[in-house]
Amino acid sequence: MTTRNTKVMNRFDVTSRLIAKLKREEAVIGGIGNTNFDLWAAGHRPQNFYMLGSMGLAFPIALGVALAQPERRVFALEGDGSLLMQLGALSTIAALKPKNLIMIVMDNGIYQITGAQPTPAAGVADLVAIASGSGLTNSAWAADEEDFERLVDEAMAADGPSLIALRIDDKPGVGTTRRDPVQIRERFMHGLGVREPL
Ligand SMILES: Cc1ncc(C[n+]2csc(CCOP(=O)(O)OP(=O)(O)O)c2C)c(N)n1
Repeated sequence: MTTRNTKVMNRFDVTSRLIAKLKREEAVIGGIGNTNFDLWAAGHRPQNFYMLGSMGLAFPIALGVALAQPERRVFALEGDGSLLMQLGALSTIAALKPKNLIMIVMDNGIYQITGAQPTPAAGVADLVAIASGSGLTNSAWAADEEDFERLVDEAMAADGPSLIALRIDDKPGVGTTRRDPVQIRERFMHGLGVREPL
């Protein structure tokens, strides 16, 4: 699918569908705000990392994890506003071609958490076209929930990085991640098997 003629889905619902598919201690990096709130609400796992405070870092952090642990599949969840702030990550990832990295963009067309100001993705910018133009050839809009699940399955079997974009509604995140950066980092590193628990 190359157009945005897609169903408007719900972030918590699709995040829950993704988490339900994970059976092999895959890492999941949630971007600032709602993406990590819904990741938390969909079910905390030691392999989840919740970005606090800075926009656009879910994909760069996930890239680092994917390169450090090539045998582990790594997912990254990011909002459209946050991705637009860090577009250089897309071409860097395309150039490095990590086989185990799957990026998911939650496009509500707004900076929801700061007051629903419109992002350029609401009008002029097509995030899948931007990703494809950055060299991420395996990029697609999900048409609906079933298509999303199919694209995730395909991405998990793919031989290179994948990006899946979804149009979502304007609902806020369902949960609220505990704001303890040191705990989040330590728990994640333990979850990845690179540090003993505190
Ligand atoms: C570098 C930076 N600029 C601005 C902010 C303030 N801010 C926090 S979240 C946010 C909006 C995020 O929008 P998006 O990624 O689309 O997610 P949504 O809130 O729509 O779920 C903004 C502007 C910030 N935290 N960091």
